[in-house]
Amino acid sequence: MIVALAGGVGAARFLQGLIKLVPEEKLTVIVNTGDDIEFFGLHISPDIDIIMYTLAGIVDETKGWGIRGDTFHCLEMLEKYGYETWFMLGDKDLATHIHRTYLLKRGFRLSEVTQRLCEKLGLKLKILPMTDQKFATIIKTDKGKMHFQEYLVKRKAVDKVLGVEFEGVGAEPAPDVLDSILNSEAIIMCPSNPIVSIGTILSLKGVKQALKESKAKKVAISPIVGGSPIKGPADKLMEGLGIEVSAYGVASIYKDFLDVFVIDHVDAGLKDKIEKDFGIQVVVTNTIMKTLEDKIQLAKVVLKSIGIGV
Ligand code: FO1
Repeated sequence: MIVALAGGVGAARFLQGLIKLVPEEKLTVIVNTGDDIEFFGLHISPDIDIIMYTLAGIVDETKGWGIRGDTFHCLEMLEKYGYETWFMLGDKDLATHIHRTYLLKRGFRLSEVTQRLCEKLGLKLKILPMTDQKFATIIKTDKGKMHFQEYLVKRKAVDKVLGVEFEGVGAEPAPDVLDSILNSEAIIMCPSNPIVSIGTILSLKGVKQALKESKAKKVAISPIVGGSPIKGPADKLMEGLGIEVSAYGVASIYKDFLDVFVIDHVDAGLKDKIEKDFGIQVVVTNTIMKTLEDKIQLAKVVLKSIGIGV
């Protein structure tokens, strides 16, 4: 079994390539839920939905989130009623959140609900929310503390980041998270934000220890290329926490458990330093995923780097 730790858009794009090489049934994806938020009484799990929609072939590829061709009639009506509508929930997308919330209210755990959603979308891989417990990523800024989605979507990541807090740090991982890590043959840290996507998963009780103990080969793909993130605010968050905004800085976050680090050609100059300082083997390749061929090529390099031939 191959396990992937994932955030949203970058991870989903990488996984699109991976499932062309590995049977879906052999794949377990542990997904960040620190971005989860409630609107209109509905539980939204953005990263889970981004991965489900992408792998089910229904995502809006331009935005990387939401459903292709979705409309926003419900949101327009909610705006008329005076609600805040800065988080763009499409009509079809809302059905996912209504279904999820309805099942949660009936007592199902988020992991059970996610499994049901995946089945209905025809997915054969296992998508595990990192935890079934309440967890929220809070950004400390010069304008005060705010939920990650408020920082990113409402305020467009313009505020100066002073720190990051996890409400729910030390929460129990969802059932199967630790077992999957301990019993897998390979663990892949997707090209996701190392602080608010992978960092949240690492903050859960027992996850770092399980990663250290697991005999699986562990590989990460740098989400930072040439000193900037491919997507999202990783640079601002890393800077705010005093971490170098580079592939080297990402490696420093994973150094305690990582075997192999895949970086872009642009960052080839960092290879020797990462290998020398952290004892992690570095593989240099193209990590920019524009086409499906790019995604498959990157997945191939990642698998080969940990001895899995495809
Ligand atoms: N991202 C945005 O930038 N603006 C939005 O209005 C927005 C709405 C949205 C609705 C559902 C969903 O599943 C995701 C959505 N996202 C939106 C993406 C999301 O907030 C972030 O990209 C992730 O949380 C980071 O991985």
